[in-house]
Amino acid sequence: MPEKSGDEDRGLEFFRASDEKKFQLSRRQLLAGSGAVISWAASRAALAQEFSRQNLFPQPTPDTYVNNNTDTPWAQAGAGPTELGHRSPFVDLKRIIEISGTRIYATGSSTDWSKIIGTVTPSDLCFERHHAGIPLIDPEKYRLLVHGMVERPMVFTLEDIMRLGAEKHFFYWECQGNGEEPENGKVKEDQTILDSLGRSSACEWVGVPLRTVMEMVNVKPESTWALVESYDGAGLARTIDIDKLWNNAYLMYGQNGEPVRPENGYPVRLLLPGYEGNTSNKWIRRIQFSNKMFQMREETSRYADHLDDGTTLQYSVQCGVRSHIINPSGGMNLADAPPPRELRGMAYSGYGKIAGVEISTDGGATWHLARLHDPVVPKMATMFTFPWTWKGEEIKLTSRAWDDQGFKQPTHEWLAKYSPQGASYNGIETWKVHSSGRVTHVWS
Ligand SMILES: Nc1nc2c(c(=O)[nH]1)N[C@H]1C(S)=C(S)[C@@H](COP(=O)(O)O)O[C@H]1N2
Ligand SMILES: [Mo]
Repeated sequence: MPEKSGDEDRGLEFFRASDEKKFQLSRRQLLAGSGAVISWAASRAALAQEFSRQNLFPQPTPDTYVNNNTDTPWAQAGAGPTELGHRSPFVDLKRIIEISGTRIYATGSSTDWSKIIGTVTPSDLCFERHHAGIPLIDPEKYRLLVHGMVERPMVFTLEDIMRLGAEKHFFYWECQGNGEEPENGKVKEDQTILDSLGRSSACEWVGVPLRTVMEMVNVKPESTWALVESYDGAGLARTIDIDKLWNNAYLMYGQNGEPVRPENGYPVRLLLPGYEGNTSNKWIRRIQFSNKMFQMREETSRYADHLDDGTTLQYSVQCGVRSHIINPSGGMNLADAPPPRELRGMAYSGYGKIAGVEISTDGGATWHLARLHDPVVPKMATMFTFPWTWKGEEIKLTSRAWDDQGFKQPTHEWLAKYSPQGASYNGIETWKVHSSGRVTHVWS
């Protein structure tokens, strides 16, 4: 507690002084007559707009604040309002750009979950994956064609889609490349949470269930698949099973309270929660119903599992159950900061709702329930915490999760034995805190 009397006095003085100033200002304006007050207010608004447009208001930098060590910094005017907000200059949040293969341009970027506070990814930090860059689509010219094995083929404008009944959901989505698969069966010691979780994000989405559109075009009963195709240079196209399209597919146009960002599919993207990201076409332009798969490049040569025996497992699109302790996690050093008072992490299931997360601090010998934080909803990242502090000892921290559909997070041994490399890697993860404070990745 600050010293009461002194602080209070200073505070009072400040309020008195500023009240006086306010009063003087308004009095001067009032003297000029009521008409002048209105035009003064109007010109103030115009001025403010102009300032904000030209960005004339001084924007804070760390230096402005560091040097601002007067007794009463709150008595000084700060920066003005702006039409677009930005983060504190003390906060450094960025996507991590990736350049894949031999290409010279970036094809994706990752979300650094160690910097996300909660489970909703801010829109400008959502991971990206594009096979031919981000197309710029004029919403006026946007059209979605729905045809094939339907009674009544239709073309939808963006307005048409936005007029249909909307649904709002929290959904997590992940690339098939999400998760760090062990190389040659060996644990990657320097693995970080960026490797485990970087190609995934979670948002509040608003859009139309595809079922609504399917009822409008009257999909024929013999249709068992549909081709979904995009407006981008890659012309990304895949075939999706009819059950998913009827029951758990969305044409999304809203993301975290604003139109879907260009890099995530503006103006409309398909979202198939629980299926690997590649099936969720961004900038969707066409849906063709059929009774067979279309054998597109992305489902034959790529995004299929080419097995050791020479056969190929196609359409392995389902994501499993995962959980990750994010704080602390690989690459961090606990000696750098006061010891944490709890473990924090996320869990997700591509099948349903997270039902439980357990933590082990002894290499898997004993397990304890973590606390799940609301809302716990299907196919969304769920935040968990567990009271724990580091006392300087060497210790292993592991999490494992299960869902309400009867699925549980697999061990790396199980995955090595039974799972083709296919979908995103979701093996149970263990971090080892060394006595130095360094955190590395180990098998439990
Ligand atoms: N049209 C189109 N849709 C696409 C892609 C693409 O390159 N083009 N990439 C896919 C892949 S591989 C993934 S993982 C997800 C990523 O979605 P995001 O970029 O919104 O995070 O989009 C999918 N949809
Ligand atoms: Mo992907």
